Amino acid sequence: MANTERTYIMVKPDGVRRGLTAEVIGRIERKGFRIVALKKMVIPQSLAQTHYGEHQGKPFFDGLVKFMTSGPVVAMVVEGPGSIAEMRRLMGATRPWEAAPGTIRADFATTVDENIIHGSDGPESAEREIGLFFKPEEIIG
Ligand code: 3AN
Repeated sequence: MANTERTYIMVKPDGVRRGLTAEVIGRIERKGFRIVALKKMVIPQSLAQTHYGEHQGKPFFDGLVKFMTSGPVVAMVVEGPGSIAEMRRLMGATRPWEAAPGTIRADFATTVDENIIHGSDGPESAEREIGLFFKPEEIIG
């Protein structure tokens, strides 16, 4: 398919702790996207700092890194037409109270710091984040 692309998706520690992994995966698969890589892992602190490098220096940075390393996440590469923007739409806005009804964040989150899911916000970040979390041989197209 011409505009098929890949995005990096992660169920954050709050989502895993609350038993929402299957719910998130189910929504991705029912949408029609393919999960071409998947693993459960505890993110090393250095990787969390690199992943959220754009937020370095912001007041919430240290808390964000602490939260993201506080328990296992489920990391995924999701493939499908327009998957980067479409996954952002399925996730809903960063601030759950601004997220459209029916989105993952609107349905399951109440706060900006623990908002269940991460998804790449553009083609460059998708490529960068997939490379940070997965080796090429772990992606099974
Ligand atoms: P998104 O996750 O929707 O791409 P970003 O990239 O603006 O949003 O923020 C990355 C993560 O940083 C958010 N998912 C959230 O966990 C955290 N974050 C963003 N803004 C705040 C804030 N004001 N206070 C606490 N955490 C924040």
